[in-house]
Amino acid sequence: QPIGVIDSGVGGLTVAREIMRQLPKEKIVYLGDNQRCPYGPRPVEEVRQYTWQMIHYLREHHSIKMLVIACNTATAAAYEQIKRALDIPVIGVIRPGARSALKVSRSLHIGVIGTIGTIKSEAYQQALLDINNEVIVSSLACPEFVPLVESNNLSSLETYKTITKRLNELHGDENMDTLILGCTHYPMLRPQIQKAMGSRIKLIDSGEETALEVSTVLYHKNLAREESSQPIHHFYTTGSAQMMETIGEQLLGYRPDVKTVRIDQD
Ligand code: DGN
Repeated sequence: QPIGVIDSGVGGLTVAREIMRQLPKEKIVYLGDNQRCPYGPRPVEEVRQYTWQMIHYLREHHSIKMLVIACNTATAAAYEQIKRALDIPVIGVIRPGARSALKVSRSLHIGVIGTIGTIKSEAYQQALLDINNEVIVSSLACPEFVPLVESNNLSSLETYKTITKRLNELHGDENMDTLILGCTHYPMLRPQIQKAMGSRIKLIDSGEETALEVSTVLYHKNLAREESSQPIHHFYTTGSAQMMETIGEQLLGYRPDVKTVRIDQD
């Protein structure tokens, strides 16, 4: 049985890549709702509805043994609700991201960048404070970043300028030593974000810690895949298959075969 991984677009591939790296035997079924991306600026109810449509699609076509919500916006909007409703383990990206940041921050002043929805929900702030109540959080919504990734405009000068302009808003926070990439699309812009922030700032990509949690839960619940044959992953999008194949190739090291599907017919 595969692990289902969902995102509003290609961002969750950064999480899927980490799962493949840490758990090479596991099968992944990936679904990105590229056609309706970005989720960031949408009302919470709409994000919930779209997220449920992705889940229904995956459960109808593949009997997934675990769900990874590889999208911060969807995690912030619907994680608790989905976890309560499903009979399989559900993992989001926010708690692992917060944990990871607290492992490396010395000053306990942590920055978070994400979509409007994620930042407005204050879900990271909550998750960080739940672990350590002395933490200081500076949050910033970066609504321009996801469209840059979805259009595969990762390294142009214009992209760098857009990133620098937005991140300048964080520069007053002298003590901040760690910045959470609170959107699964952002690791694809990592070199530019690092350059804009300066080398002193440690960047946190929640993919690694999320994959660690996937692994812990699989072993704990006895769900890990036993067969040693090479797993075959499946990739679906509601948008352009070619676009996901191109971005997927840059990220995964091979060109995934992507199918376009409809998920909004319920
Ligand atoms: N990748 C999604 C996230 O982590 O929040 C957001 C992309 C979007 O829909 N704006």
